[in-house]
Formats: sequence, structure tokens, C-alpha cells
Amino acid sequence: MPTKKKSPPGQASGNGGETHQHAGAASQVLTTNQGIPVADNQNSLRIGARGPTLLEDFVLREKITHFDHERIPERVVHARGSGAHGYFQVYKSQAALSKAAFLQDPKERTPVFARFSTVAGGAGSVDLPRDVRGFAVKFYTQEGNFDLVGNNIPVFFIQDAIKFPDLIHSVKMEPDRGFPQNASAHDTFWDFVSLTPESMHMLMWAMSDRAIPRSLRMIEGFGVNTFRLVNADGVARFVKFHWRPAHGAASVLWDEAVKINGADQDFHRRDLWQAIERGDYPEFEFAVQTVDERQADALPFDILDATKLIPEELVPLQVIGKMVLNRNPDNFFAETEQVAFCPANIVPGIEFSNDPLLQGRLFSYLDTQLTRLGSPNFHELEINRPKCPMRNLQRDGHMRMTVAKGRVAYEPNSLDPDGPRECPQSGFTSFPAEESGEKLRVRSETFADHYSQARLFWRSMSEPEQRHIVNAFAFELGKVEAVAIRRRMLGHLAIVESALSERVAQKLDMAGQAEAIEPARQPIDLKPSPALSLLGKAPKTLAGRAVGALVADGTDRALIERLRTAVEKEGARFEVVAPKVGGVVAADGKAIAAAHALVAAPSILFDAVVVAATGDGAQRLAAHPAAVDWLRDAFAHLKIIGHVGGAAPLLERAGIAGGEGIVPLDGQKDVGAFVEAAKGPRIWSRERDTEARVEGEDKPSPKRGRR
Ligand code: HDE
Repeated sequence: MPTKKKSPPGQASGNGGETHQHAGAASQVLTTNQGIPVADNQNSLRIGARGPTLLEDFVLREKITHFDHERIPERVVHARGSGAHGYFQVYKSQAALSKAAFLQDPKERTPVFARFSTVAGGAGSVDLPRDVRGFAVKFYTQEGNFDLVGNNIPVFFIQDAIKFPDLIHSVKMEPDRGFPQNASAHDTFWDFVSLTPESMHMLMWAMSDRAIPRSLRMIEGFGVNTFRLVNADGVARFVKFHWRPAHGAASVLWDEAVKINGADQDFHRRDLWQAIERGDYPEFEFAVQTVDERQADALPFDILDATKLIPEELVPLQVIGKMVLNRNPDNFFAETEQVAFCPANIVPGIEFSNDPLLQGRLFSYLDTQLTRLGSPNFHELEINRPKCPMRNLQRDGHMRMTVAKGRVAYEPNSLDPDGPRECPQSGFTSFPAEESGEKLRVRSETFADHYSQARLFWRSMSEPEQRHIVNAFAFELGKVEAVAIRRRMLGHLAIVESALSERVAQKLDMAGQAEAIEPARQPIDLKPSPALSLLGKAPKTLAGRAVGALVADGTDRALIERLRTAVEKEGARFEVVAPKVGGVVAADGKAIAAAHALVAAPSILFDAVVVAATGDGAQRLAAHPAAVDWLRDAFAHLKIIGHVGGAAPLLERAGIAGGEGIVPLDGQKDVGAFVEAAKGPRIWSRERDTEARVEGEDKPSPKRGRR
């Protein structure tokens, strides 16, 4: 069908030269919130051209008043987030595990909305601090909304919800000075956790590369708390929920994270948005670990303790379905900001456990939404309302949108026989767990082992991952001014693993200064869990990643096209970076278009890079500090670097002499070799060598003596 050409609004200049765009045939007439057409959106009402503004100008007053109230309180935690719509689909019926309707039919697609977040920073903070990532999913099922409000780390800092305000106060900006924003590297956080031994396991994760993910499409997700699945026969099993990214989980290096935050503070939000826009839909498989009551009792830890995980090697994951995120929000505020998650939102077939952290969460989320969204009717907002029928006799309140009909707002009643009634068959019934005991404020002794799983995590890491953990502890504790806190932390780390504590102490120049700490329970050695290592299970792939190619006038256009084809075939982006965004003239005289100007696209934005500048072009780039940094950073960040022979002056200037991961691109088969290398891991040996060099130089010289 031919589309009707839209006529642009008529444009005119006002008295003062201001632009007036008038409604045309296709454009709509601008109105006030009351629907009154507006004649002039550029000038307020005044007496004479230079006179005072009139209070009766309802157009001005309404517009400004609404603007004044545009902000709502940001989330007290997880304020910075990015969301997307999609669907969930189960691979086959899970009737044996749960009677939940959305887990039965593999043909059914349950709509979802997912929101990923950082925890500590404000809504406008950067995307790549060292922090836990929230991973919250709202399933709009036929039986109501199920919210799985999880994180990208399977355990938590604390065991009891009553400690949550303390934990968060300690990590947020210090109250007297208002900094640091979104950073755990300061005294109050380490003061609190060093006095909270139960945090040790989570700290190992938070100091690992998990806390600086490459992309929100490349994080794992965990329900953290233990829930129950209940089938139609009333058989219940404890369950841990997991999400696994189709692109594999991946992280950046700390130095990259620091630089990305400067170069593109919306790095993750932009990446998620753009992937969905170009049809590279983020996918996550959904898996469960289930154990019955008897198996739970046999585990060497308490299943109700949220600082513990169940190793996959002990209880394998059952992958039961997948989530595909295929639509960006239409409006950030209406959807991503106003979405209200709540772990208490569960459907028949899913149940809580007695995990004391979960029990506290069940209260907190509804309560916080009342403040944040300002009314008990937030469930009526489009993003929060269930997609199945919702009817009850709750009425009124601020911002009520539903116009309830009839005179009956109570039950039982005889005046409205067709009105909503309870249903013992399909209604939610709680699992009849037997509970008895004294009323106490006490932590269970079964929660007392705070170090065994921290040790398990450490021992399950590869060598580079361990190095990063050591460096992260050294960085964070190095920022802590109170020496006693550093010593206390070194004491805890010594219980986790003496080598860990010693390596961190070495980097702090505090060898031998760990405080002696007596654990409540001596840790035990658990069998390492390879599934915990991201590097150990990293897929060999470029899918979802990006390759950047630095070009200059005189670059071989055919090579660029061959690279583009090969990289895109792997499901990755290929982007040309030129000295100026207008692009360059190739050796054959034709233009090569650029996606970015060099100064706007440092190599940290790419997973692998190519230097295709040659001849004069390479000479000129060799004199360009941004080009030299581009290459130096790529090398320091252990990336695969493809280069043409003519780029030698630039490589030389960046101090790159060749070696593993430096791939020449002059022969016919070289593009294939480059792509193969780029699919693989970073060149970890570069990091190891640099570290050995630096540490060697760092050794205290005999003359310097000890402080
Ligand atoms: Fe939350 N958490 N939390 N949390 N949480 C909130 O609810 C809370 C915890 C998580 O994208 C708040 O709507 C308590 C664990 C995510 O909108 C608040 C405790 C896990 C999100 C709240 C915890 C989470 C929140 C703030 C200790 C992983 C963002 C705004 C018992 C399983 C959801 C809001 C979104 C948000 C309370 C601990 C995940 C204040 C009391 C453990 C992903 O209600």
C-alpha cells in the first residue's frame, strides 16, 4: 500500500526570530492536559511585548507545574537500571516439578519484562562500577505476575534482612561527605563487612570479574534465595533459580571498566538497546536446581542461608526454558523506571522458603513501591498490571485509574452474584510446612560456617581470575584509610586461604600485618566447582561482541570488506574507526565510511581490534596520541590485534613488537586466522608477564628497609 507522505509542519518565524512549527495535515494539534488547543508554544502571555507575564497564563503554569514534578524518588538500591520486553518459553512441561501454568506448555510464550541494574549508585551513575548487577524479571503469567528478583551473583552479603539497611548505608556515599558515588572502595563499606564474617563468600564474588561484566547480555542470573516448587500432588522441592546467557558470561578488565566509564557511561544500557534494535536479541536459558527436604538436610550447609550456593557438580542444573528479550521499552520512565518488582509476587506452584533474608524482602518491596511510586495503585500502571484478569474489591486511593462499577465493594454479598469470589481449587494455597518453636531473636548455628564456600570459590578460579581477585582486594583496601580495617580484612582472607591473604598483603605492603581472627566455625575443604570459573567455561565465540578497525587514507578497502563479512558471519559487529567521522579515502580512491571518529571510540569499546592504516596514513596516526593509546590499550587489555604490514610505524610507536595474539593481515588466509584468534580468550600471558615485571620491580629493596 502506498504510504501517505506526511506534510511537515508549517514553519514560521515569530517577532523575535523564534521558530514556530504549526500543525499541518498530518501533525496533531498540541493541547494542554485538559485538551485545550495551544496556539503558541514559544511565548508566555504578557502585557505588551516587553511587559510582565500574567498569572492567568494557564498554558505556562500547567506546563511548568508538571515539569516541576517530573521526578519521582529513585530506588533506594538498584537505582540505575536498563529494561527490555520479551518472552519466556518452557522447553517441555515441568508438571512433575511445579503446577505453575507458565511452566506447562512449550508452545506458550509468557510475556516478560526484565530490568538489569547496579546496586549502589544513583540513577545517573556510570554503568561499569565494581558492583553486583540486579537481574529482575516480571513474568506476566495467566495466573498473575511472578517476579524473579535476582542478582548476577548467587549469594549475598548478609544472612538476615535486618542487616540490609546497615549493609547499604555502609556501601553508599558516606553521609557526611556525599562520596564516593557507586563504589565499595571506601572505609565504611570495608569497616562493615570486615565486622560481618558472613560477607566473606559474597566478597570473593564481588572482587571477582563477575562484578565488571562485559555486557548485560553476558551475565548469569540467580534467584539467590531458596524457593520451593510445588506440583499438583502437593509434592514440594527446594529450588534455586538460574539464568544462563546464550552468548556466554564475559567480563571486562578493571582498567577497561575504569576507562569505559569515562568514554561511555551508558556502555551497558547502550549495548542492550542497540543489540535489540539490530535484532540480536539477548537470550538467557532458565535453569533450576532442586533438592527435596532429605537431600537438603544432607548438604554441608543450610539451604536457608543466602550466603551459600549449591555447587552444580553436587546438584546439576536442569535447563527448563529460555527468555528472549526482543523489544526495547517505548518510554524509559513509564516502563523501566515505573516497573515495580516484588519477590512476594509468586504464582500457584511456586512458594517461599524460610530463608530469613527472603522473609524480610517479602515485606520490603511493596513498602518501597508505595514511597517510590506514590500510591497504592501502582499495580494499575501498564508495566505493572497483570495481563490476566484482575478483579477484587479493593477501592480508591491516590491515582486510581480503574472505574469500578456498582454499589458492592465487599464480600460476602448477595447484591452482586456475578462479582469476584474466592476459588479453593485454582486459588493460591500456601505449602503446609510444619512450623513450631520458641519466639527468638537468634541466628541458627547451621549458618555459622562463613569461610568454606569462600575458599571453594577461590580454589575454583583459574590463575588469571585469582590474580584479578587479589588485585581487586588490593585496590579496594588500598583506598581504605583506616589501617585497622585493612588488617582485619587480611585476617579474614587468611582464613579463606593464606596465599590469598599474603598476596593481597604483599600488594598493600602490609606483609605479616593480618589481624588474627578466630572463625565461629573452622572452614572445611570442599571439592572445587569448575562451573564457578567464567574463564573455564567461556565459549569460543565472537557472537554479540564487537571488532573495531582503525583506518586511514590509503587503507585497503577490500581487506576491510573481507573483515566485515567474516566478523559479521560470527554474529559480531564490525565498526570502522577513522581519524575523522567523515571516513577516509581508500587506496582505490573510493570512500570508506566510518562509524566513529578516533577520539570518540577508544579501543576499550571493542573486543578485538584491527589496524588497517598503511603508508602515509600509518605515519600520521603514529604521531596521533589517541591512535597510540588506542593500540597500547588494546595490547594492555590483552586483546587480539590484527594489523597490516604497513601499520608498523604505529605498532612500533605503541611499543608492540609482535607475539601471541598479534595477527598479521597481509596474506589470503589471514582474515580467517584473525577471526579464529578473536573468538578465543584474551592473551593472559601478557598480563602475567606484566604483573611479574611490575611485582619484581616492586619488591622492597634491602636498602629501603621496613616501615
Ligand atoms: Fe533487593 N531491594 N533487597 N535484593 N533488589 C530492592 O525494591 C531488599 C536483595 C534486588 O530492577 C528495593 O523496588 C532487602 C537480594 C533487585 O527494580 C528494596 C534485602 C537480592 C532489585 C529492596 C534485599 C535483591 C532490588 C529497592 C535484604 C537478590 C531491583 C527498590 C533482605 C536476590 C529491582 C525496589 C528493579 C530492589 C530490598 C536483598 C535483588 C528496597 C530488604 C538478596 C534486582 O525493596
